[in-house]
Amino acid sequence: MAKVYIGIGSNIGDRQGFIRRALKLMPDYGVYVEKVSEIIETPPYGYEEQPPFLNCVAEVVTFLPPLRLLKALQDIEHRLGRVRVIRWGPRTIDLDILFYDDLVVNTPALKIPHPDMGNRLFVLKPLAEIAPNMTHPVTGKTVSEMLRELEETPQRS
Ligand code: A4P
Ligand code: MG
Repeated sequence: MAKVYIGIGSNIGDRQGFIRRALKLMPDYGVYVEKVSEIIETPPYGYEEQPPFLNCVAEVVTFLPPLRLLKALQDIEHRLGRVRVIRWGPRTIDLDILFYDDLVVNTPALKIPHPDMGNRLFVLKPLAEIAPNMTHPVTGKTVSEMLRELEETPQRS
């Protein structure tokens, strides 16, 4: 079974409710939640003219290979009413694969580890809470090291 970390974000409507429902749907797809970080409120990153997000990270185990897992997460996004309008724009629920064991995938449809995670406090903070010693398979840095480096960089959300 693979151990996978999933970044979860919501910034429209009942944000807490969407996160809870996404977590509850995962076992239907063979994605079993083992740990969930605290849910934190974060300022929008990227496209800034949008409401604040609630973010958290879940540690899950699954037999699904990476692309099947991505499809399952996209299906959950659709079931929770996500409509894709603008890149980095508002959404009821966003599910991103952060790490999949120590696998490296670099295709247009799927990139693992998530390529922008090192710039995102809303990913690294909750991830560091549940997996501080997980190491990035390309850079060899631990999650706590990545978080410390980002916190030392000024002007990032
Ligand atoms: N894709 C590639 N790699 C992955 C992966 N590891 N996990 C592809 C999930 N998807 C992956 O994503 C576009 C395509 O990325 C997918 O079709 C999939 O094949 P999307 O979710 O459809 O579109 P998007 O989310 O609008 O764009 P993008 O670039 O994925 O945005 P992000 O990276 O998801 O960022 N600010 C705060 N504070 N909190 C947030 O949660 N989220 C975003 C969205 C922006 N700002 C935020 C937050
Ligand atoms: Mg996304």
